[in-house]
Formats: sequence, C-alpha cells, structure tokens
Amino acid sequence: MEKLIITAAICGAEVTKEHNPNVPYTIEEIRNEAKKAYDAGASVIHLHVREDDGTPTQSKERYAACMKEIREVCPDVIIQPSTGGAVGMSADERLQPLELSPEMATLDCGTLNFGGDEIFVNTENMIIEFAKRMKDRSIKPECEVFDKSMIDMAVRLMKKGHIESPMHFNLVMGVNGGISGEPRDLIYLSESLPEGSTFTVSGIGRVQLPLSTMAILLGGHVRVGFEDNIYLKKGQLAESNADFVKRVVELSGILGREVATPHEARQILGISK
Ligand code: KMH
Ligand code: ZN
Repeated sequence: MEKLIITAAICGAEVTKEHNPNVPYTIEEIRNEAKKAYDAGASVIHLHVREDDGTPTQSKERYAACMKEIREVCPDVIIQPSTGGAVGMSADERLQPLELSPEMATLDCGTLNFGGDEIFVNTENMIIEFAKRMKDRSIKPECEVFDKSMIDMAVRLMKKGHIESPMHFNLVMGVNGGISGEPRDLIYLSESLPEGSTFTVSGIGRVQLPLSTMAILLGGHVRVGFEDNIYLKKGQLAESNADFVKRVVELSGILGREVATPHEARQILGISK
C-alpha cells in the first residue's frame, strides 16, 4: 500500500476559542500549530486564516503572511489553502489565495446545508470557475465532497476537461447536511471514485477516529485537526492539532502503514512543483 498522507486542518473557519481555547487565530498561533502538526507527521497543512480576533478571512495578504511564516518553520510542507472559506463569503473573496499559486487548494464540489439556516453555496458554474483558476495556475485541486452526488459532479467536470485526472478527493463525512459517517458510507464513497484517484478522509467529530482507521486500511489518506474535531476523546479537549496527528501516526504504525514525508506525499499526489 502507498504511504499514508496525513493532512492537518489546523484552524478551519467555524470553530472558535470558545469551543476549544487552543484553536489558532493569529499568524503566530497558526505558525506554531502548523509546526507542531508537521513535527508530529503531517505532510499537508489545510489552511484557513483568521483576523487576530478570530474572524475568518480569505484575504490574500493574510494568507501570504501565514504561508511565509509556516514555510519558515516547516520548509517542505505542502500548504493547501481553502477556497471554501466560511459560509456566506462571495466567490471572489474565496478565490483570493489562488493568486499566491499554492501547490494545492480545496475545490468544493457542491452546495449543502451546513446546519440551521446556513447554506454552503457551490453552484456548478462556481465549481467550473474555481477549477479553471486552479488549472491555469497548475494548482492541484483537492475535490472536497460531502456526499456521493458531489463525486458525480467532480467526475462530470473531469470528463469535460475542467479537472485533470488522476483526481484527488477529500471525503468529508459527518457534517450536518452531508453524508453521515457510518462505515458503509465510506465504503460507498470510496468505491464510487474513478480508477486511479487518491482520497483522504475527514471524519467530523466522533466519527473521526473510526473513519481514520478505515481510511488507513482501505489505502486512503487521513485528515485530522481542529477544523474537524476538538475532542481527543469524549470530554477531553485536544491541546494541539499535533495530538490528533500523533494518534494517526500511532494507528498507522499499529496497522502497518508507513507515514509519507512531504516529498513522498508530492509523489503520491502527482504534484510536480
Ligand atoms: N468552512 C466551510 C464552509 C474548504 O476548506 O474548502 C468550508 C470548508 C471547505 O472548510
Ligand atoms: Zn476547510
């Protein structure tokens, strides 16, 4: 089996210090959390950024500043900015980090309910435009899918030439509004991917640990971090993103799967930069 790529989603856009005081906001906090996750074994940092008070932003300048700081302490890590941003942001706002030509970025492949009255909007034309901007800059998209229909959308766009093959997917499971995180859900999604695709699994909250374990066994990759989960176990808040990464490293050791370095992750994902 391929080595395991661990992605750390260190900050997200919705989780706050009220949920867990260790969620990073400032550039310094984001740098420190990225470094801890990298030292623990993460080869990819999925990056959202915040103003100092925690307000989510997609500001190009803020991304540039955070990416510079992260590169200083984790020189070879793959930085994967979000183009999802936060619910309610416009497409133009969300697209800003692509102007920095990162190696990778997320490409959200459909609209979904996001709890209460929130709707995370990704129309077909938006997805095509986001994909085009990534293709023009040779940015590898991580197709974020929250349900099976979004895999179908991504595959349709690949067939039309908007997304290059082999594709890389993030199967985000357990979001209120998306597919749940039962074992059979992961089997269904992973078996629905086109031949030759790579995939990572993001289990939200309590489904993170079982789905991470399944992903390791199925030959997928794993994303963990405060964006997806704040508890290490019931009632125990994680002190750092590194707690989650260390647990995946331990699990993969027990299950006999080696962890990829950033260099190996680039090879697996077909990133040429
Ligand atoms: N914050 C969510 C609304 C992404 O990073 O591409 C969207 C999100 C997806 O986090
Ligand atoms: Zn995200």
